[in-house]
Amino acid sequence: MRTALIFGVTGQDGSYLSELLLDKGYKVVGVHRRSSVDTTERLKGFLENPNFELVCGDIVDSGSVYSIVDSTQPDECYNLAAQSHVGVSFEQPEATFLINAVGPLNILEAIRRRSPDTRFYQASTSEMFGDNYTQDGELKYQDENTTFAPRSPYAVAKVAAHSLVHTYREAYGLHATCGILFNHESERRGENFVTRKITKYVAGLKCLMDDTGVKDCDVLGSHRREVLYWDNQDGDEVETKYLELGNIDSHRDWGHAADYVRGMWLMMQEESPRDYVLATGSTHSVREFLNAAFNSIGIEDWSKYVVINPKFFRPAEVDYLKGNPSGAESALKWTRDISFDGLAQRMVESDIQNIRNE
Ligand code: GDR
Repeated sequence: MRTALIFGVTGQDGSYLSELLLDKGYKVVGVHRRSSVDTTERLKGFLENPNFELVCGDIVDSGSVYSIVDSTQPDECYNLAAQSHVGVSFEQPEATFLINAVGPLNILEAIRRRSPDTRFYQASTSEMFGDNYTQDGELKYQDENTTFAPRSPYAVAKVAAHSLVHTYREAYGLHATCGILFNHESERRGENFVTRKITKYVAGLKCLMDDTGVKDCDVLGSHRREVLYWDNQDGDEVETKYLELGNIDSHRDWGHAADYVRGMWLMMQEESPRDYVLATGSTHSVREFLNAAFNSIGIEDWSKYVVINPKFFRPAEVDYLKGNPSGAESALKWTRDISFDGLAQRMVESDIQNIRNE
């Protein structure tokens, strides 16, 4: 039985990857940080699976990383642990650097010293490209050959980790791979990322409308400082908060996380390690995601629900990301099942279900 070790197992990608590997017959050892609150919500579908083991550790604690790698001797090790919020990295740059750069270094060192045959996957990111892209006639995109130009402490730390992986690959011959993943979302996405923030709001609005009988056309546009309110047919006042967002003109290449973890696994099956971009190849603005989410509940004009709050702007923004996944498509035969069109609706439907189940 093959063994996979996953750092960052409690996150969106960790949960999808665990499911995939368990389905493929792996023993999965997932590492999570000790916490006084339960962080295993996303793991509930397989927490009791006898082939799944949850262990406590922290990638910034080299001792715990060494001991976990040593005792597990995994065939494959995936580092999905990170301070993954770009905005937060401006407020906590040091912690972000420690987790996102020194963390992977600790894992690489542990593998080199204690388990050198382990194959290693590092979660690199499209944020590393910053404002840079490759221009090919009319086409603008990022691929494996596009130069990095990071614009946040998050991205700088990820570039450092990316370079460390290359260094360990070349210096020590480790089978170490970086997946340069563009944005990938899902029903399990953290609620402070823009897609999930939007779909959760839209789902709440849909439930409110269903429960109170108010309709989109009833909205008068009248508002108090923080709430939007309108009357339902019985004359009762119904109120809801605005959706507060930052820059809604940035463009991202959004896919579904379940497709992307399959790409991670495919990379690890390659004879020689090489980096790959995983992306959909199309780009959409946050505005377009708003359209898709609100349209899925029958609302055409979302502008009366949304306010722009400068607090959500970043000191430096990445404006345009559009990945070119042709390398992964041809070498790994990687394909995607879920497109941008289905993504918002799927997430809204899941959030409606969550609210109904509460
Ligand atoms: P991103 O994802 O920074 O691309 O990184 P995020 O969803 O946070 O932002 C996407 C874009 O939306 C804009 N935006 C807002 N973002 C958030 N979070 N909250 C808001 O209210 C808001 N309003 C507008 C942002 O400015 C940005 O332009 C994600 C993370 O998962 C990273 O860890 C990963 O590496 C990359 O994707 C690929």
